[in-house]
Amino acid sequence: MFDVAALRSQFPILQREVHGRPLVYLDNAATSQKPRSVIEAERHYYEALNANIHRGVHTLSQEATDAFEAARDKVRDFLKARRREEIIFTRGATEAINLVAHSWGRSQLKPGDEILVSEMEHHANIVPWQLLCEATGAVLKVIPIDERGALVPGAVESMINARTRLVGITQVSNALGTINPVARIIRLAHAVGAVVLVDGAQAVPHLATDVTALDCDFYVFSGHKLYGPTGIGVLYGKQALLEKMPPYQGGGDMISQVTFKKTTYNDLPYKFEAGTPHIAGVVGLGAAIDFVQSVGLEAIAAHEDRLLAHATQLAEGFEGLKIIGTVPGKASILSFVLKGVHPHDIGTILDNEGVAIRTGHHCAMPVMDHFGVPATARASFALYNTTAEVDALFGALRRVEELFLK
Ligand code: 7TS
Repeated sequence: MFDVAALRSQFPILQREVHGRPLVYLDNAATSQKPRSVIEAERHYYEALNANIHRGVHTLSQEATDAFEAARDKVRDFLKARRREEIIFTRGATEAINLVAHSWGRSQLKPGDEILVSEMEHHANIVPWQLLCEATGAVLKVIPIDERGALVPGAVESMINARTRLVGITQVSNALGTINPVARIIRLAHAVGAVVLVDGAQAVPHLATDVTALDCDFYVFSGHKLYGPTGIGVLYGKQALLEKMPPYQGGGDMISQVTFKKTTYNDLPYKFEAGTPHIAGVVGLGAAIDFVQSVGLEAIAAHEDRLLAHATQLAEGFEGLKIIGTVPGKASILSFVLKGVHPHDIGTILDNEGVAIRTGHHCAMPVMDHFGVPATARASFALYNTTAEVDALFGALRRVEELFLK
């Protein structure tokens, strides 16, 4: 039995009011709220363990290092990676993609090589590749999407070729909710010797991930969309690839020996973790993974699917509302436009009613271009949302209708 009331009671922020109304938080694709266990884990770290890691013999430093490295083991287990050496902590999904583009990309690519991304990518999975193409002469190719917001059938097959070196693909689209067939794309890419980076930022809160079964080469996500802290994320990379890649940043911790003649680098994963990391964030991420696993991703997905089905039904009965992203079986994201009302006005009026949604281009401007809209309104659901909150969203949309359309 999925006890949403019991889960809600673990999220202190859900008690608060906005403009005198109970908060209805439906902006989970931007960032999700944090359970008490995550807040407490960070607090405990600062109150009881705080010290720098990997470099002290004193007790606090050892305990902080143990807590940090225990979280790495949790991430390894969460992603089903083979080895802890394959788990690198970054600031977030964005930094993880930039790390790969910089380190793998600049050491591997030559003019005429091709990088393939899809039209539905977040800017974080577009711009680093554009920068890489500018630096190396490689060419960025874009897998088109159709009117539902799915990859055009057959497009991947026809675009992957002997020049393709990397495919960067989101597992779940933040603007549309589309779930992409990443396993198939990985098989197609490997058949031509290309590597695949999967952007799992929107996937990890909804779908069980198994990077070993997927056989992806790189996988990235952010802690803050997984009920964890901001400022911390993960790059998974296959060990053989990471071994061959040059460091991304230089500094403390990533070295083995430094002399002015020659510097040698540390072993994985430390080679890619220069400087003092976000230790508290890593500890908090470990607590977030514990939390998500204690609820169970299958139960979370089933609950969110129920909310999305209810929301979709109400949306379809709402005159003038058009859903953007209609692929069956999508993740719990409802993007829409309302005829005659700018999405920002929708967002402002909803906020007055205590309902938080995201309005804008969602850092996916090519998706907006594709659908010919400047922006959308987006409600995105998390494990603590309720059917009553979905009803509150549509109640507030009726208010928009009254103010703008009647
Ligand atoms: N990839 C996807 C698919 C995303 O949705 C996001 C953030 C990122 C990458 C970047 O993550 P970051 O944590 O490094 O910033 N998406 C959103 C969003 O939809 N609204 O705000 C941030």
